[in-house]
Amino acid sequence: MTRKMVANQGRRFSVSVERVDPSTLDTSAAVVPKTSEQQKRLDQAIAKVESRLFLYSRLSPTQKGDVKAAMFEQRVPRNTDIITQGSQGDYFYVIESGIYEVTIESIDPCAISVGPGGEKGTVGSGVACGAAGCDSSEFKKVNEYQHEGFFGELALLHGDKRAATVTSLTEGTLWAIDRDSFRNIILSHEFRRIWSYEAFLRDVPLMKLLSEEEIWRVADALQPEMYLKGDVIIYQGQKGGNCMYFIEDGQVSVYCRTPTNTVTSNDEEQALGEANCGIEGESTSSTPENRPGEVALKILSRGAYFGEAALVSREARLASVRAESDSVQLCRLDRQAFERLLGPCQNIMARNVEKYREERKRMGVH
Ligand code: 1OR
Repeated sequence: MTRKMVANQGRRFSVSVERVDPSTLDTSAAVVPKTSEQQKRLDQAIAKVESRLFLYSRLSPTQKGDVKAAMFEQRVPRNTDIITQGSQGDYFYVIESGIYEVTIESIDPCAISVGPGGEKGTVGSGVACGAAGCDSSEFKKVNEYQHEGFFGELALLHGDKRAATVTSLTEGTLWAIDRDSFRNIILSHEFRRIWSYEAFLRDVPLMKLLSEEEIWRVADALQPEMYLKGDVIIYQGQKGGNCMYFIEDGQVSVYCRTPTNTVTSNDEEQALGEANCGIEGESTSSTPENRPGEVALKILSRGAYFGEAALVSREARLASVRAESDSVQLCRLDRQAFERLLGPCQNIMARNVEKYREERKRMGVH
């Protein structure tokens, strides 16, 4: 089994992909003094939700410190609207204590009259359907938080209006951070990640075909993955490969099974079913030593890419790829982003697929 280490699992929050000039980025955030007792309570409130608070959990320790420094305590009485649906986002909240309900003012399907043929009538004609649990109220409770959780992030991140109303059902204590501090810390983290990938991609020859804006978008779509020496990243013959890789650091070898060595081990067969990525790339250095049962094709290092052939051809992976240095840092680009963003590069990649095939024939592997 390969020991893949995925640095960034789970759903990505798309914060913004607008390109930003580093010199114009405001990273300032409020600093609100706290007693050590307050600090302790804040730490506890955040610790309870950190694994779910994805945007926060992937910040650096310094940035986490900045978020906490900007937070302030807010005691709330019961029956108070902390957030009102439709208003502008001002604060993000982490719950220390109290019960809060989330309601959405919506067009209740039960309040829409339904004609004899099932066609919908006008909103507000107000025919109650009589179904169990249906109160035909315009406010629907969609969520409840009990003494832990967080809310108010959506409007701040996406610049939208508040998606729901959040009301305290008991008195409680919240920790709030203002919109600008929240955005400055979180966004500067996102932008730093994209800038560092963008700088790396500029040195990748293939990227010369793309505009600055396009490179930025590719950088935004990359996800880090790390492998250790000996890990097989891609298996020859694997079908349905759905991503390609750029090498940020380290070396990988590309190899094929020799024609007589067509039997796959159990381990490999299992991985064939699991792994989802493929082969091929730009040669950047020497041809590696052959191992028994393998024909070594090439060694790839920083700036090279592989795995694009199966994305272009939609066929099985042409070769295997293994981590050769102690650790290999890769940036993964998924098929969807590949198809959306690398249009201008696809001709070159398609030509490469032909080249790979010829090279394989020349080396006696088919
Ligand atoms: P906000 O900034 O839009 C209202 O302000 C907050 O309520 C929102 O961020 C979320 O943090 C929180 N739909 C929308 N907002 C929700 C929901 C929700 N639950 C909590 N909030 N739900 C979808 C209902 C169709 C419920 C999801 C379980």
